[in-house]
Amino acid sequence: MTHSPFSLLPISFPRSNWQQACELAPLFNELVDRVSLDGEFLQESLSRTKEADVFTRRLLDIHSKMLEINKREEIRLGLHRSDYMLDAQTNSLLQVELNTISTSSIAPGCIVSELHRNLINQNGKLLGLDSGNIPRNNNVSQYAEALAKAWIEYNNSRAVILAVVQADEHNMYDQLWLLSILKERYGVTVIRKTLTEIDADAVLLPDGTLLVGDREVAVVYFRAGYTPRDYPSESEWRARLLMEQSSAVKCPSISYHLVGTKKIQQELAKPNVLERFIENEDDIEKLRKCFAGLWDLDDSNAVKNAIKRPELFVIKPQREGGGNNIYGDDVRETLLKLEKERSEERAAYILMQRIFPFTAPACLVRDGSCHQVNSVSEVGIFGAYLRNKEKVIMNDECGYLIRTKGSTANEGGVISGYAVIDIIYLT
Ligand code: ADP
Ligand code: HGS
Repeated sequence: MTHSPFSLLPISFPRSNWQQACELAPLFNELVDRVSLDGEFLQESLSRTKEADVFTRRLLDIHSKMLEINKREEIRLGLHRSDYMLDAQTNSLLQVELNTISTSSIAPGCIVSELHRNLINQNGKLLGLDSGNIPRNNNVSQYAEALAKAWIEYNNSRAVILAVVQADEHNMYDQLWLLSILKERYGVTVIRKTLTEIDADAVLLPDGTLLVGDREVAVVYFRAGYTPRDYPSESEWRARLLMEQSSAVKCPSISYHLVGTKKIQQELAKPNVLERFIENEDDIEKLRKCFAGLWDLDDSNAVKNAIKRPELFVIKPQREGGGNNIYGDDVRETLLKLEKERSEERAAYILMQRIFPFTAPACLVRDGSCHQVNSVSEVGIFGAYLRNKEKVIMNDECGYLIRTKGSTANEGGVISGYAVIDIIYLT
C-alpha cells in the first residue's frame, strides 16, 4: 500500500489552451460515437493491423461477430479522456492520444486539486498564487453520474453494474471511490469481477440478459480488458465475447474500444477522414488543429525523416496502459529492421511526431519522499457520453488529470510508474 504519487504544487497552463482542451471534450465524445457506428471503416482501417497484431485481431474478431449478428447498441456509454501536451516550439496544444477504455486515476486527480487549493489558500501570499486559478475537478462525481444514468436507462432497478477488474489491481481505491459514490448517491450496486471470474459465473439468457450469479447486469464497466495481459487464456476472451453479445450497456462497447486504438487515431488524422463523420466545419477545424503528425509505416517519406531524426518521433504499438512506446535511437533501429524485413509487422505500429512540452521545476512526491526535478506535463480532459437511440443524454467535459514527469523521461503514466498526479494553475 502506498499513496498515489503527486506533485506539491500545480503547473502553470495558459487559460486559452485550457479552454481549447475543454471545448474539445464533447467533440471527441461525438466523434467516437460516430466512428463506432461505421463498422466498415473500423474493419477496413484495422485490416492490416490485425494481420500483424494478435491482440487487435482478437478484438476485431469480436467486432466482426457483432456485425454478423447485426448487434445494435441502443444505449451507448463512453467514459473517455483526451490527453494533450503543449508543444513548446509551436505553442500549440497537440493530442497525445484519445483513451476510450478504462480511463483511470479519476479520484486522485480530484483529491490533489483540493490539496493544492488548500496549500495555496494557506500560503497564497507567500507563493503569490490565487487558488481561484485552479479549475474545479469533480470528475469522480460526473463519472458516477454518467454510470448511474446509463443504469437508469437500462431501466431495471434490481440490476447491477459489473466492473471488470484485474486480479492484482493496484489502483483499487481509484475504482472504489467511484463505486462507493454509485452506491451511496444513486443506490446502485456494483460487483467487481475479473474476466476469468466472469467466464465462470456469467450466463447469457436467450433474450440477451446478462446474469452474473443471480444478478442481472445493466452496465459492464471495463477497468480491465485493454491489454493482452488481461487475456491469459481463451477463458477471458469467452467472457469478453459473452458480455459483448448481451443487452447490457458496455462501457466501452467493442466498437468504442476499437475507436480508441492508436491505428484509428492515425487514420482519423488523414485528410478528408473527419469529414466522413462530422458535418460542422468549425468542429472539424477544432479537432484537426490538435492533431500531431501521425503516419503509418508505409509512408516512406515520414519513415525516411524518422530514420534521419529519430529523436523527433515516437513509434507506437496498439497497446494501452503506458510503457509500450519506442523513442530515440530505438526508433531508427526499429524502422531499419522493419524496412529490411519489409515485414507485415510494420502494420502493428504507427509513427508519431514527438511533442516537446515546456519544462518547469516541480516537486514530485513518490513513496513519501519529495524530488525536485525539471518536469514536463500532460493534460488529460475526461469526457462522458451517454446516448439512448437518438437521444443524447450526456455529452460533457468531466474534469481533468494532469500528469507530470521528469523532462528526461520518454514514457509517461502514473500507474506505469513514470509520472505523478498534478493539478493545473491557469495563467
Ligand atoms: P498509452 O496508451 O500506453 O498510455 P500513450 O500514447 O498515452 O500510450 O503514450 C504513453 C506516454 O508516452 C504518454 O503519457 C506520454 O508521456 C508519452 N508520449 C506518447 N506519445 C508522445 C508524443 N507524441 N510526444 C511526446 N510524448 C509522448
Ligand atoms: C485501473 N488498472 C489510464 N488506464 O487512464 N491511465 C496513469 O486503474 O482501472 O496511470 O497514467 C487500471 C489508462 C491514466 C493514469 C489501469 C488508460 C489504465 O492504465 C487502467 S488505458
